[in-house]
Amino acid sequence: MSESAPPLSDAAQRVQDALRARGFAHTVVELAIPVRTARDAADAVGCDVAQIVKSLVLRGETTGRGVLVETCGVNRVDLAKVAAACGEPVAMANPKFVREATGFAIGGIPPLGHATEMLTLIDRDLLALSGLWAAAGHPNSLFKLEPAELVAMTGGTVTEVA
Ligand code: 5CA
Repeated sequence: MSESAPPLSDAAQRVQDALRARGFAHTVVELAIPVRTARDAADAVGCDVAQIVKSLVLRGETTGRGVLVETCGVNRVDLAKVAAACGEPVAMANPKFVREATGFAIGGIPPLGHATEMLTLIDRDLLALSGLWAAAGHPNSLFKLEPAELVAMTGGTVTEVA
């Protein structure tokens, strides 16, 4: 890290540590402004909205387990397709569930480094792209990664979710 780089927020540092612990050299960057949506994030880093990875937490309605869906920034998740992939009906999780399942607040949910293990699905549309950006724990923080790295770091199943 350069000496002039300001320290990361605690949540972003946890994601940086999770990356390092799993052998990934990716660097979490902290922006001067918060980017809570894929559109804001794309504008801030200068990429297409499609290249922003949205990390959405759903809840399995039968088991109550958390389901993490890594989706392409331009896609809208189809709950029926997610349900088919996880074998039970699912609904969007509420903010409290999201925080307990991941350890992070909505707007900064990262693909890895979560408080609990969740079934993870990856939008197959992401695999056709390169130069993705994912949230890194905090609304101001992101890191750049390739689709194959997203699959490797999450252990997720690539499937149709949109
Ligand atoms: N930092 C940005 C760009 S990486 C980010 O985290 N975007 S995101 O798409 O991954 O996270 C925002 C998403 O959180 C929204 O698309 C929405 O699906 C979800 N969300 C927002 N409000 C709620 C809520 N009240 N309950 C559940 N999910 C929510």
